[in-house]
Amino acid sequence: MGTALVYDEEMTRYKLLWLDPDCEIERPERLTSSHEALLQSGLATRCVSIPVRQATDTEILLIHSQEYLEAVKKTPYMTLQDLQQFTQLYGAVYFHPNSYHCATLAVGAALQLVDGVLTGTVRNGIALVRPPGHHSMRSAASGFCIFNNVAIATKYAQKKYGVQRVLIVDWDIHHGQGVQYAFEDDPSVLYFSWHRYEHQKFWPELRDSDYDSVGKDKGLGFNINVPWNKVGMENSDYLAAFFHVLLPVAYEFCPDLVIVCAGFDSAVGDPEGEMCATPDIFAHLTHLLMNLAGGKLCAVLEGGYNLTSLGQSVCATVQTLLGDPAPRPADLQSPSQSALESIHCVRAAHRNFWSSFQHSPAAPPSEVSTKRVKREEKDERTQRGGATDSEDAVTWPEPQKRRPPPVRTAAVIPEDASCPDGCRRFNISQREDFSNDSTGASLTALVGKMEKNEICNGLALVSDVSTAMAAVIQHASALKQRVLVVCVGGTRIQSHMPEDGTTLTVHFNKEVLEEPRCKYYIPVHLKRGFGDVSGFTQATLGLLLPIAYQYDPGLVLLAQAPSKDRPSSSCWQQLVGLLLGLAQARVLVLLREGHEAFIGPTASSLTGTPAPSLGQVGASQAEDFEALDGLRRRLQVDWKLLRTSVQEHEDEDN
Ligand code: Q9C
Ligand code: ZN
Repeated sequence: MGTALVYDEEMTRYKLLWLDPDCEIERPERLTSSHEALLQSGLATRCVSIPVRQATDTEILLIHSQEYLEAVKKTPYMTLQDLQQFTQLYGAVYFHPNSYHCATLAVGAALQLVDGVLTGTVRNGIALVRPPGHHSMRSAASGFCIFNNVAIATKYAQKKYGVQRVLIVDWDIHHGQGVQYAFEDDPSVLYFSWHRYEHQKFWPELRDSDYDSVGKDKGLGFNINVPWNKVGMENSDYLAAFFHVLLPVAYEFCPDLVIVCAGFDSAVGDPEGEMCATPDIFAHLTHLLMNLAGGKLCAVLEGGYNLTSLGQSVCATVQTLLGDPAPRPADLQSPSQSALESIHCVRAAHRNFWSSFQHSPAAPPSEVSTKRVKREEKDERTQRGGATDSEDAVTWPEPQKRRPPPVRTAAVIPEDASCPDGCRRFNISQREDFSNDSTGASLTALVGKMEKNEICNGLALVSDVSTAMAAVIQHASALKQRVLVVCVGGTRIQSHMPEDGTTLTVHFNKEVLEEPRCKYYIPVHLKRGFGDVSGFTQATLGLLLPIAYQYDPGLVLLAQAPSKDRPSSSCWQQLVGLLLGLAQARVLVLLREGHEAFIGPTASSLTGTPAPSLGQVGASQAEDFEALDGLRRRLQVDWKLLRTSVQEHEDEDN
């Protein structure tokens, strides 16, 4: 199951033909240099090339009006003067005699990608296209966009393949108002967008882009806007929006297909976005979406205007789609106050629509809410004169090369058991082992190979999980690696866990355990166990992942302790899949003898197969929910990525 790359040089063959400072950043080089970056890094050859095609009129009419299509169709025959005049009808867009042709190819590229993914030719993919699409509306071009590539692709997937629910994630730094307008009354399409907003002072300066545009009629709750009211948002702000807004809703929604409006003007160095998230963050954003919809993910290029940042971001995305481990999310700070305020407001605005937010506070935190701030004249800061000089000043380190180990998944299993698909058997045989504990020896040898980047991850079937865990932890700390221990079930963890920060233990349990002993031991009480999907998602997305990302382990140890209550296989696979975003996917899973049924599903997830969907998630029992949220609130002092609002820790500085 491969990754598609849909690209054609033809889409570089149009450009701005007159002077227009607003439009000059949208250049052919955006595409050539992104494609070049994929070739240079060797990623392009690992993808399955899918040719573009022209979209038909019927396809374009899935979203656009006949009148608009007819008008655009005339542009190839216009004089320069006519083109300029036609352009003036719309905002921040230009036309060239070849624009219409390229626009049909951009739509067609998105449709080819949807075909590839929904016929099963590929698992996922990216379409590198110009012109972008998410600003264009039923009867209007806007913001460099002519036809709404992603909106058309969404309707096409629903009509041609009977796909029911589509999640559109718009991580471009502009609000895709065209996508919002296309689906705002449609509950079968969940649209999520974050965007630079600055209290409505940033283009397209729409009241509709604020957090309180939540959808209409039957589509109430299916439009989610996260307005960024300050520039300079960082990795932790983006991750917080994923953990505390997008992902809980996405899991509850349970899409059949994910389409990403993949604009990279949200990355550092971009002259439009002026944000500070690094290109590597797209590896994580991509990874976090890859266990939804059985992995069916289509990324379609939107914006991105700093060619260096754009190329790096495209590569980070594609390498993750290909299944390579994501780089470590080093040094995450607390989300900023402004970001937390936005996140708080979105959760409050959606509390009646999504059970994940039903216990969120109703009111926006304070007077300084983002809501209904009157537009004022642009202040000097936003009124940057001419071509930005700040742009050249922004620098960031080149992303580290991601070299996946030669062996993906090792299995330490009894010699008479068959090796699961895609795994390499890894056993130190009794003959070679002098310690009389061949499993322990195999495990420490395996951890050594993971450390040396020879093996990425592994699973082991052990007779005693605690002993095996102790052996692994001891060995890992000798290697000076922070270890995240995630323990599912069992009653109590032995006190051999160091509490000095070299390991962090998160222990999910059905029984009531004691309060956290220290910052590094976190018992999580899941009353109805890991079989309960809503408890699982709340605990995993809202609690475990933020803590784990902030901790940034060098190794993840996932252990299934002896317990009557076993997680459902799909929850377990989701957990494994999500944890692979940490520690460069160095995840070691310990399964207990008697739980052989988990070997296959665990191996499948470790080797990169997307986890099965959990089904549409219903409301969690309030009791469970409040207990988990209470735990989150207590822990957020130490683990700042757990924060979902500004109010809960006003007195602290940040
Ligand atoms: N003074 C995309 O990223 N800027 N479009 C207008 C007006 C328009 C961005 C500035 C930015 C359009 C796909
Ligand atoms: Zn954009």
